Amino acid sequence: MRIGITCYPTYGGSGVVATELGKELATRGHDVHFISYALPIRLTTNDHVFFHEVEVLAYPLFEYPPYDLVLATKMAEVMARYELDILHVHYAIPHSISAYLAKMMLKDRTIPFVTTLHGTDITLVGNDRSYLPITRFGIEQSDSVTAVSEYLRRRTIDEFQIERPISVIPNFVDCNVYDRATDKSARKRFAGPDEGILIHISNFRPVKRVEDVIEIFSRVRKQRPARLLMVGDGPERPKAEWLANTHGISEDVLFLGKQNDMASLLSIADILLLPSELESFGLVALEAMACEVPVVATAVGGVPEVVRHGLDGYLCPVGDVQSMADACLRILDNPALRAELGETARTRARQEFCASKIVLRYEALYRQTILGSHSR
Ligand code: GMT
Repeated sequence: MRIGITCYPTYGGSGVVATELGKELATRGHDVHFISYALPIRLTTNDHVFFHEVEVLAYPLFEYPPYDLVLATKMAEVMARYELDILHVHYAIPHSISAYLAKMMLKDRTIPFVTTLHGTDITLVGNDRSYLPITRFGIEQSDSVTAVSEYLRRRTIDEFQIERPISVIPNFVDCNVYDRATDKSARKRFAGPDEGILIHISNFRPVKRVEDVIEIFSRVRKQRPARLLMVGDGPERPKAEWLANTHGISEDVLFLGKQNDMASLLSIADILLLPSELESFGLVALEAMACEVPVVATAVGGVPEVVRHGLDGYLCPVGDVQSMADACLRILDNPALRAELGETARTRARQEFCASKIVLRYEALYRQTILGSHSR
């Protein structure tokens, strides 16, 4: 198939999933055309992977340059020139609307589009009254719609009164890349032999509750030697740094900024901390599980569909930093438990969420969507 993919190309789960999906589809022989304003961070082009940049003209009249219109124009151009069979957009706003416009522009050919809902497109942006009607319209006009968890599917149907079917296709990891590395020398860079390593990876937005990460670690650190790796960057980082200072633990909290090789960092960690206010899936939890890292997270949104409480880690109420600290101490003080949780988590990640399995489901959906649009 000739497949177009549009996503946000910067750091963030939806862009990562879209990029990995495109790479997998290309290795399976499809031609994949990425259409976005920048090359997605984990993407390199090759004989089957192409990148089409959306360049927005900066005109003085445009206080808000109309990216969605330029994107629609580029989509239509790529769809026609490369005779795409289907377009797959990740994140509803504005991508599903641009895809709809592109489809309307190509009146002589019917090229269907699939929208994948990732979470904040529904729970934050889409739910804002100024975006709700257009988000609902984008969902209704898509030829197929998927959500990354059952939680997100249900919430979309309930809050947007959607009557059309939405399929759940969960996120995935490349199990060859996300596996626990055996070389433990990197551990010495960050921690002494007796120190446990906790890790948090995110875009440091308010929804991630990075201050809770520091509060949890502070409680753990009072009880035993440990280090915390803070990976990523975003608006809440200064608050987290300030809080670590206030607690007098800044020497043990290492802010590493944006990193590319997550599997290596996860491979030296004992626990992933994910105390988010909300996660529709929690891709980073899955990446950690694949690397045998138990997860201590909040029982919110789609997280319980990924992390099973007591099996792959522990799930606690939002803001209950003491319970999350207790769960971390239980794991760090008991190496056998840590190993068991890690092994169970890895098995689950490999059995349920490997790219090799999930990508087949997208392929099947594309074929069904193309067939459906031809018979209409
Ligand atoms: O978290 C965001 O700000 C947006 C979005 C993204 O692009 O990373 O995250 C959502 O999509 C991810 C990939 O499907 C999910 O793993 C995240 O749980 C989801 N974030 C939220 O629901 C808060």
